[in-house]
Amino acid sequence: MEKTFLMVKPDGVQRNVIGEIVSRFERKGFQLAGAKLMSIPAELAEQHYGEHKERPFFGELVEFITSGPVFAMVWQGENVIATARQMMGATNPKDAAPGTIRGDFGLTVGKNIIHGSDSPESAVREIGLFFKEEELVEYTKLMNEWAY
Ligand code: RTP
Ligand code: MG
Repeated sequence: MEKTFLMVKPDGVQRNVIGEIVSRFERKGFQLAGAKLMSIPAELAEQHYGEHKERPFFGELVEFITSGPVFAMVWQGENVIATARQMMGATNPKDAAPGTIRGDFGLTVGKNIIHGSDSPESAVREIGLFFKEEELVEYTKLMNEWAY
């Protein structure tokens, strides 16, 4: 089953929307495979956002993501990578549609509430960066034919 890495960023934790965000993915029908509240060490932040190393906002990005606890998660389900990105909305909350997480809770591009893997390759890489294999739980969810 496809898996993705999602993370409530420090602003989302401070805004008390962890539960709301978890709830949206649960209601959609996705299955939680792992989750933890954690502080991101600077080295991990730099690895995670390595693709943006040369961008002018890299320093701010690392500073922000390490500024407070985040809620890191692995979710699984059919097309979860692309669907989660749609549920998150556009990177800049000013362009994110109402009904999306960034559209409903975010205001500025620097503080946009949630991160989500952007491709199957990113998902594998990011899950590996944030979670040990034994922290992910395989279990059968008693879904019926109405869910899948
Ligand atoms: P994320 O990686 O956090 O899920 O966001 P994303 O894929 O939608 O956007 P990405 O291009 O990967 O950018 C990573 C984060 O960098 C910040 N950003 N700031 N100041 C700027 O112009 C700018 N552009 C991007 C955003 O916080 C974005 O989430
Ligand atoms: Mg990204």
